[in-house]
Amino acid sequence: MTAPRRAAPRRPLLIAALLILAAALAAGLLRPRSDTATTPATQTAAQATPTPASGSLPATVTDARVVAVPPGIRETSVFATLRATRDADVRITGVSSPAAGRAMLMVTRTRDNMTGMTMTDSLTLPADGTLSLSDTGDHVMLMNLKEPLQPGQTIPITLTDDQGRTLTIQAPVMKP
Ligand SMILES: [Cu+2]
Repeated sequence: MTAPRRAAPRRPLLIAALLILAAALAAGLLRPRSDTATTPATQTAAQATPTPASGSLPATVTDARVVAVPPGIRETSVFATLRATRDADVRITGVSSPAAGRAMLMVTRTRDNMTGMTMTDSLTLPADGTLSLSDTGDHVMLMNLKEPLQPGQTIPITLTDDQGRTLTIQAPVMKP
């Protein structure tokens, strides 16, 4: 008779204690989580801008074009000539376009009489020199095209260098 009576008032207490414990755990878990999320993000942002020279990648572009492809084909190449406007190498490390799910920097290499293209982490625009993006050499590829490209359309393509500077090329779509 005494045992069930003791057990009855204890149960709500136990539930309350568990709820408090759960709340404390949740608060305890959330706090360090948001701390660790904020700290590296702040560090990354600081590291991403080592020089205040974000902004424009020092180059001019001529003869930019995106090769028109039939509607069923979902990848294409981008060609252009880049000319450095400053006496320093520019290391291009990224490329993107809103027209494509993915864009890649590529190099064409001949080895053992076989010519093939491979992805590369960077393309270098030499100081006061030019970088030619062409079908026989370095180039940019757009993959997973979001819509069929129409000749006459202009596609923005953004190049990023290792200092975070960007250059957006407005490349017309042209038949090969
Ligand atoms: Cu390619």
